[in-house]
Amino acid sequence: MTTDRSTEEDQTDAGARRARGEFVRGVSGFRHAIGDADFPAEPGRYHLFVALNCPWCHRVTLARAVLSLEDSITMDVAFPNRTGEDDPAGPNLWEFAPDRIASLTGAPLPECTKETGTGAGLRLAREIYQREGSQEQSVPILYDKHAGRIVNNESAEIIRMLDAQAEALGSTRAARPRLAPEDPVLAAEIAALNDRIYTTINNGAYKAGFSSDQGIYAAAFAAYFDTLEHLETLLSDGRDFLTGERFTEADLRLFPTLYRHDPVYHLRMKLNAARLLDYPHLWRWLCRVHALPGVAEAGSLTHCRQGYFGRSWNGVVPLGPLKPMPYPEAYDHPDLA
Ligand SMILES: N[C@@H](CCC(=O)N[C@@H](CS)C(=O)NCC(=O)O)C(=O)O
Repeated sequence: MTTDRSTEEDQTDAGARRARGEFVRGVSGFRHAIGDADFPAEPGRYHLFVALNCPWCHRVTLARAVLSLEDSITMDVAFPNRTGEDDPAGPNLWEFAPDRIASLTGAPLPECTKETGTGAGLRLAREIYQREGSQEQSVPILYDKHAGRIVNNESAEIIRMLDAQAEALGSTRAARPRLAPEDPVLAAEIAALNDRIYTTINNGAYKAGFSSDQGIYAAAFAAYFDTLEHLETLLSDGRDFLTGERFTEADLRLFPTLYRHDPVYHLRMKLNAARLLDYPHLWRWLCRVHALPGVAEAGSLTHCRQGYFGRSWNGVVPLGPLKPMPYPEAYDHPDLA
């Protein structure tokens, strides 16, 4: 089977690569589609399980927002930190815990919900999978409330199906973007961008931050900043979005990583060659996307900060950056770069 390198990582020798200290992302097991015979496109039928700190979930919450599907696809939000060693079910599990206290704010996080999609009021994302005999536990999950089944747990595919079925799913905004346009030239351009952005930016950030081998980190670091330079040059001709005048899937998939770069990844993923603020065209692009309807509400830097600086950072969350101004307020200021 060939791997789509814009969707998931090549699994060749994954065990040996992990043993050498490389972070290798696994493959998602549920690959059905809305529009298949078992999963008809209907408003109100589908549900998302997400964590707002997770960048793969962020793709999906962005697609739901820009396609105006908030009223027709319901959503539950997990707490940004996983369960601890003392949890009866074990550590490292996504948990629906609206009453859990965030160390950053000293209070529960208002976006966090109970699990309302299955009707069983489950506590852990893993239990949603276990009902179908699966050992996975990742978010995002697209769930069919009518059939009581997981449709898909691969964000690249979930955003494609929301885009393709937006109208039948009950999108209320006629002027919504087409994330994956049918024009073959544009589609090829988006595919090439997706491939490079997935490998070097979206997954590349994790390869830099979660690998324990200096050489693998250094290669991921170099590839990440090479792509930022490439995208800065691409945008320097004055285009609004990566492929021209229209916001597409390529922009959507770049956004979650760059949104996290200055406030989180620069420090947590050791991607400290430069800030996004050091790239004027990319900075203005980030602010432009952030200003699109629904985008600011589809993410949360509080959840990101709380989630990325968990136990491995002693549960103490760094408070910056504060200059030239706090984030995400900075994203309302394209003039800062
Ligand atoms: N292929 C998945 C990857 C999702 C993913 O890696 N999610 C992380 C959170 S950011 C997760 O839940 N991992 C499972 C785990 O850590 O146990 C997608 O893009 O949808």
